[in-house]
Amino acid sequence: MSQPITVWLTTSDPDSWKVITILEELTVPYKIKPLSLNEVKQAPFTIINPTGSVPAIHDPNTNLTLWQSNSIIQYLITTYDTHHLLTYDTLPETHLLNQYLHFQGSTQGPNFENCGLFSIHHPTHLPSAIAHYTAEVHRTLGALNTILEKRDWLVGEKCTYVDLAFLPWNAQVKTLVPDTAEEAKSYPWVERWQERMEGREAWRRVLKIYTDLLGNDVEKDGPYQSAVTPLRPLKSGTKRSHTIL
Ligand SMILES: N[C@@H](CCC(=O)N[C@@H](CS)C(=O)NCC(=O)O)C(=O)O
Repeated sequence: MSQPITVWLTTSDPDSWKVITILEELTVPYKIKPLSLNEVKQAPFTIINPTGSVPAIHDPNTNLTLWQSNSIIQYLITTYDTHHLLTYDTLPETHLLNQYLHFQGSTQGPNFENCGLFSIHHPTHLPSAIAHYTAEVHRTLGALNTILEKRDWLVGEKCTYVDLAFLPWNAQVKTLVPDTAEEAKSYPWVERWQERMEGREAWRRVLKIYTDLLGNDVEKDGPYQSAVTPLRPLKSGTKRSHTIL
């Protein structure tokens, strides 16, 4: 059995939960090191990641330290998904997986995050910024809805790591984006895709871990505190497969 991977995260960060989701799906042992937003910007964490952002990991089995959630996900898939449970090693699927992972990292994540920033957290109410990022979120959801009307999963015939990379940010959309609860009905194929992923056993375990971490209140000094509830905690009762440092 491999030694546990250390994962540094902040509880409210969906990018961090992307990594935990993949670890849970692959049942790779890991330890969580939760940080406050202040700790993310300071040593010793900035020695691990000089950009001062989470998530980051250290894998003692390969002595590799990595940051940027999607780089971490690709590393985990390459190293630990040897049976291709969540991936393909064929063409054109390999490139389609890359395409969707870049779309998630460059478009879905930043637009959802900025929409939440300007609609919830920003000290000044800026209607033009809210309108811009709200439109960007709807552009993203609209594109995904068109793609998913014709297929259950983004690539191939099974749930892959790129589907799961969209899951944590989608789980927050109704909180981050003004009036999306009503408008989300315009994206029925996205909703069904999201429900299929939220029904997976690994995601139930992720939400249990998330709920436990919320109880520890590690982010009490962070400005994103009000955004930490919308991951829709499910019922408890799943076993713990990780350690919290
Ligand atoms: N593209 C990065 C985004 C990571 C990110 O924005 N993390 C937030 C989580 S709170 C963070 O660390 N923010 C601190 C900052 O950059 O100010 C990834 O996917 O890992």
